[in-house]
Amino acid sequence: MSAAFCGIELAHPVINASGTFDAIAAERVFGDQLIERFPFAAFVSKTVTLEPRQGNPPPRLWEMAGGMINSIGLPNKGLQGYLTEDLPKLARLPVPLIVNVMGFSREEVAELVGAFAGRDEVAALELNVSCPNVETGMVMGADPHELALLLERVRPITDKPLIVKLTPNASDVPAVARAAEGAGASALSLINTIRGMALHPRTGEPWLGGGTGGVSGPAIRAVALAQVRSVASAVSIPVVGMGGVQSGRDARDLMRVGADIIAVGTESFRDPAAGLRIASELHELRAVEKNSHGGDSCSPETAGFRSAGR
Ligand code: RRO
Repeated sequence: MSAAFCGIELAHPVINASGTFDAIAAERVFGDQLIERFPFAAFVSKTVTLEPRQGNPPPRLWEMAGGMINSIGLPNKGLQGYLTEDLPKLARLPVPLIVNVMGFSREEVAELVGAFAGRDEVAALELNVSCPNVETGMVMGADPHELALLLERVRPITDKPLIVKLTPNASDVPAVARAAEGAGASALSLINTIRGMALHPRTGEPWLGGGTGGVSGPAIRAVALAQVRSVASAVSIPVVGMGGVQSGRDARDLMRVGADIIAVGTESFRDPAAGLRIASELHELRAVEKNSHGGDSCSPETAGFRSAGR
């Protein structure tokens, strides 16, 4: 059940959603077991910014029916901290490494992309243009023109695949997707979390320290399905589908509407081995479907969602 994605060989089509699996902490807890049975076919690191960030004030999480709301606010060691402390550890993982970066201006993103361009440990970069928690993070991913300008600035800096992680909090996501493709994106990933909020049950004030946050988990699966379908049919570059995937069946559904590979996020908090379980359920489902369809698991209707040439 191997998969190829942007020229990267993957053992199976399931990776992690950025920021939902701390591989360094997991290795401390699970040791060699993690390396021997790594749950994802590639590892996407949490978002790196140019400067170190503390993140949002607590509380940062709200658990709700069907998922949760996070308002983490990009805490990270900054580029230099990442390069010296995290990258050497992440480079030892048994799967390709995808580094997720976010800048607050085109020049910042350019500096981040440039810092990884010559790093052999890094298979691809994911541009986070969709964080709903940090005011300026919204802009580039919500506007086709802004996003095209960003891609035009950073595309010449590296030969590595550039995956653009789209925000669902935009009025015309397929238009943004087409702009990214037109300006040189190698692939798209979606959906990031959907902006939401929760109130303190007693005071009625916003619960999250950041005020609003990003809703994730099964509650957003139907939105992910619709958005992946509309984006996949609008572009011909590969699509990473994510949003509330908990089972092989959820993964298969996103693939039916055009995702090439799948990312698992919130489910990994409940079950750190979810990636492998979902990959194996997906494999079984596809084998059953292949047999029952006489060897073709992709119906003509499904094929119609995609543009040709992939
Ligand atoms: O750090 C966060 O609060 C965060 C990020 Br960068 C993101 O992309 N998506 C999200 O739900 N939270």
